Amino acid sequence: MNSYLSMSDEVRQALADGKPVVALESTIISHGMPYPQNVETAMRVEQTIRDHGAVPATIAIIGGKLKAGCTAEEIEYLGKKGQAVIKASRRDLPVLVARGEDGATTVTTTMMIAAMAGIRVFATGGIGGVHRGAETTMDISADLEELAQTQVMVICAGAKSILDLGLTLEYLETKGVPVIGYGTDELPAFYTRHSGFGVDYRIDSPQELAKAFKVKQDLGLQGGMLVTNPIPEQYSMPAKVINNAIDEAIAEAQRLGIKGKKTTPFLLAKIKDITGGDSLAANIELVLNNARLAAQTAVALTKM
Ligand code: PSU
Ligand code: MN
Repeated sequence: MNSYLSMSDEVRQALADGKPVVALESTIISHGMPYPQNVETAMRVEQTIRDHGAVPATIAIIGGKLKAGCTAEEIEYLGKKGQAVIKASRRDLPVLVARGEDGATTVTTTMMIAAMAGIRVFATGGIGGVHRGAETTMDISADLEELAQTQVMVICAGAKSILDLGLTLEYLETKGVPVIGYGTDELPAFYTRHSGFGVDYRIDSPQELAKAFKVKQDLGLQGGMLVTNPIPEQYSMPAKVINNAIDEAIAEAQRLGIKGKKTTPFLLAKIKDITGGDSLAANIELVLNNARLAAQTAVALTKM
């Protein structure tokens, strides 16, 4: 165990006892949603995981410590500070930790810290991927490289079409990351259930998800598994509304010359503004839906 990792007593005990634990990211709190809905959602997600028999471990960097299991106060702190917290990806870890700073963990760093702690299942909203126009900007999220090398199952609602979904799937294929559709053959597109792109495999139960991941571990295959869980029908958004909002947000980002790590948070906030908050409501529901599936899968994994 490295000296930079700090697990909450509850998480450490659960892992020691072989109980199910689900990791949660903190960039979705600081950069993915506005205050106070971000904090309310984070707490509801934790409760949902408990209601389904697992222990939640919200992951973040606090005062240079890699935290697996944040307190309610730490979640409130990250949520209130919002975009003023450093969004921490793999390249940010060494300097942030050395300086004793805070950082909100993306999918990448949440996977890294979960793996260090021994947590195998992670629930979030959406992952980063290959951005539209990446053939000239080279903007490809570090999340894809992390999925290629770190053994954690990531349960998300697919990817937003702020990304080039086709190129994102190609990248994952090259890197050997299985892309699973939960109860679907089609990659969900976050706010909507449909993208027009197929997944590698359809799986219909938490038990089968757990089994596939167990086999991957037993075979010693590096890298994660991406489970894409469609937003429940009643909360999904009309494709036209959301796609227009995404196009408008991307055009605005280009006008303003937004680049690098600022791109994704900028687009998320812009889409929320354009849709008058409808996208936020959908976002909250899909995260809760993913938390439920992650808890059930973590429970199934501990029984194998
Ligand atoms: N996509 C979302 N919601 C999010 C993110 C992505 O729909 O909150 C966040 C996640 O933390 C993800 C990160 O890991 O953005 C990706 O950022 P980038 O594209 O800069 O790699
Ligand atoms: Mn990027």
